[in-house]
Amino acid sequence: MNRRIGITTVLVTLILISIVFADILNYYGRIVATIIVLESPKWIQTTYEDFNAGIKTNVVITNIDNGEVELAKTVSLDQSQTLEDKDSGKIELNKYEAQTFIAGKTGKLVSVIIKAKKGQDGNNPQPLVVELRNVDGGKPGSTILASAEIPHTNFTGSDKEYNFTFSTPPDVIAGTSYAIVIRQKSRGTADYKIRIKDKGNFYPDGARFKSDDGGSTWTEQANDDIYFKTYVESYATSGVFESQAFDSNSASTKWKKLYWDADIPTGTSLKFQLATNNDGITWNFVGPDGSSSTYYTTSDSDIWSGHDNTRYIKFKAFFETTNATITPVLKEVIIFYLSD
Ligand SMILES: [Ca+2]
Ligand SMILES: [Ca+2]
Repeated sequence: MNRRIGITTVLVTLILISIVFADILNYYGRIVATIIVLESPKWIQTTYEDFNAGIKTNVVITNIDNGEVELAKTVSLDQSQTLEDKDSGKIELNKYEAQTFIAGKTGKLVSVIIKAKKGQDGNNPQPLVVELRNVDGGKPGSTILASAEIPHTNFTGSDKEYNFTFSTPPDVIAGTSYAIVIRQKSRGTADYKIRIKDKGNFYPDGARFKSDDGGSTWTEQANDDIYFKTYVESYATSGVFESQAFDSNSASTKWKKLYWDADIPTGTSLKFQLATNNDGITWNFVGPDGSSSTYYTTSDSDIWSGHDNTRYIKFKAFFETTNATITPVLKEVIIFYLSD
């Protein structure tokens, strides 16, 4: 018995030693491979200046200190109703006005314009407040998504457009209903009036509402719409960044690895192509199989060997998003190569 246990112990020990030894070899093998890559020459694009030297199509360079590339965003008019033929009733104390609408664009709702004037100042005039709220059962809801105010002193007795800009713009989704609620802050003693268009339903995707109890209950003014405009900021759905050219100073350079550092949130994508040449002029961007229809989609990819024995290189980064409120962010690109 003891003898058999002895043999088994020796065998198990030998197997364990060989496993550990294989791990050690593998570990040092990887370290050696990493050292070779780290010590090979590399072209790094990471600073604001690096990226700003490239060609930008629907992308922008951000982060002056560290240099990043992301999809460009634009603010554009979304919903509006700009007909007007009369004043609302007084907006004072518990008397609120509202307008429902359906967002046409997904993005951040940055501002709302209404047309307004002031009436009596009273002895404690308060700012005019515009809120973006949810819509519940077809009426303005109780969830305040964003709020902006303009001081009483900015208003006159004449109608004028006022731009209420949200400091933290809320996300809105195309096809979803929202409500613009207009009220005086803290039940102040001033009164305001806004411009409206009555008897016509000129804005079919919503209606004017009135509340006499501080927004607890709302009465639809079915044929009225207020004068309003909404502005939405959204990222471009796609964009391309083309880098400046890198000169390796040798026509026999072997291009080894394409590495990048990026944030790629769910719903977005980032992919790359490379172009090389010996004249510094002719750029044909291709993916990992050497065709123009494939892309490098994983950082640390081996570069297509067909690029070898060329002097100049450029990369193109392709940015996409299916959600106009988020963008991929490219922080750094490194190309490892070997030269004579
Ligand atoms: Ca960077
Ligand atoms: Ca309407």
